[in-house]
Amino acid sequence: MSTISDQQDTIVALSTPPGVGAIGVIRLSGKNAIEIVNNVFHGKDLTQQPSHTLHFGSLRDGKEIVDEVVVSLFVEPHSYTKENVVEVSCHGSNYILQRAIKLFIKNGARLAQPGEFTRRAFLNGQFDLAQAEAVADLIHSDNESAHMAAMNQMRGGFSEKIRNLRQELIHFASMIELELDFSEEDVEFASRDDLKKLTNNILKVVTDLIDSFNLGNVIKNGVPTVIAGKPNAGKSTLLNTLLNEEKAIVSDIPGTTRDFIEDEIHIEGVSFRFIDTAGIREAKDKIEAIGVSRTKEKMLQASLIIYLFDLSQESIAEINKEINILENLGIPFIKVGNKLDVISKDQQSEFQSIEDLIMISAGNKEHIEALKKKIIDKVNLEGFKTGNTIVTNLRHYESLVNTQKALEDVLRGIDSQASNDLLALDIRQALHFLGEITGEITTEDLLGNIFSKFCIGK
Ligand SMILES: Nc1nc2c(ncn2[C@@H]2O[C@H](COP(=O)(O)OP(=O)(O)OP(=O)(O)O)[C@@H](O)[C@H]2O)c(=O)[nH]1
Ligand SMILES: [Mg+2]
Repeated sequence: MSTISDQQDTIVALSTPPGVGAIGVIRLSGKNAIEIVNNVFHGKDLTQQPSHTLHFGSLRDGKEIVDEVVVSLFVEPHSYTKENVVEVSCHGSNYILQRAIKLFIKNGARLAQPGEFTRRAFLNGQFDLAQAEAVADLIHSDNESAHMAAMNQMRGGFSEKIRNLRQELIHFASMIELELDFSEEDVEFASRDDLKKLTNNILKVVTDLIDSFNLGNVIKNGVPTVIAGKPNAGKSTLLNTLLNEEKAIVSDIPGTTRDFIEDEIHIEGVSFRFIDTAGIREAKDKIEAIGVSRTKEKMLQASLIIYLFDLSQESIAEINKEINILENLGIPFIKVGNKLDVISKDQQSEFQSIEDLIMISAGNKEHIEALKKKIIDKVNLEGFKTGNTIVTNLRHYESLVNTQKALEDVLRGIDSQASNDLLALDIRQALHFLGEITGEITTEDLLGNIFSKFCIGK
């Protein structure tokens, strides 16, 4: 765990990924960062240069030239960590980078722990905890929507909203605590009506954020989307078509797929986890029976079901029967009629009587774009696209749920005219959990836990 003296150290780490690249960047942060680099740098006197300047020169270990480098200077407090920061761009050989880092250590720097740069940025007030965590998410985001969510949060996101509401609540807490001092005199500094209004306001914000977590989670990990239907409907063919590769075995034998086949597909920047399943029917053997029951389980866990009907085999009545069952599951689903290529125009218009049925040919790749569009519409990313804040972090989610509980206690307390000290206690509880999100309430354990998830150099 870090101590105050740790904070005084100058830390160093490779900030670009390990391995060979055209350049590798070593970053130092701390009081002595500029001097340490200056000690081994041949070129201008770095201690005399203004912030935000670049300097070409060589790194030397005694007389030996280690590399020719470009040094970027950031003088405190105008840097990521608000400390003196130097970034040294070397040639990207592992050998050079390791030697340069050792050289800096020999001159007084210490190797940074994972996340230590961002931890310092947080401790020095560069941003709050939620924003610091967003940095980690940003580094790990691999699709457009995850990137947008992380970016939004890093630039302030819901932190400010929560901080403001918390401030208002602190005001009420102190008013109520003041009333405790005057308990003999039956005064009311904090209007219960106003307190109730504020609590409801906060509760609304908190509940919206909690609701956004499902979406946030989905954005981070991909929308779990199950492809289901009777055997031979063309589920595996559809998965392959969407993936553009022959991932799943396709055959005209019903009951081909018995276990799940899963892969990620990005549609309009949103990541989906498509899961091909065993066809649903009265199974012919034990293994298939297990597959069928697993399919049903998977369907219940899905965020979206793409249900395939074989238009060349099934009647409208049969399809309607299946739709009925689907509706009872309570999971969003898309009705897809497959094998459009083998039915007549007349049959096609008959099937059009089924509401919202989209007809495709998975085998001939027909109307696949229309299906993708429908998938995007169905997951309703509207809230997200309009720039609403989304909670993607489990830690924030848990604090929000705890806040919600505490706020509900406050409301119950007001309604049942609970004593001031009980009310004050519940408000303090809510303040505590709100403060956990932005880092106004932190413990060493919490910080250690959060920043250790970063990689070294961040
Ligand atoms: N004509 C036509 N045939 C298709 C189409 N899609 C799939 N098929 C055929 O239908 C048969 C079954 O396809 P699969 O993709 O294996 O079907 P499945 O739903 O995965 O079947 P199970 O895994 O057994 O449940 C294969 O012979 C495919 O070639 C299509 O759009 N048109
Ligand atoms: Mg299959």
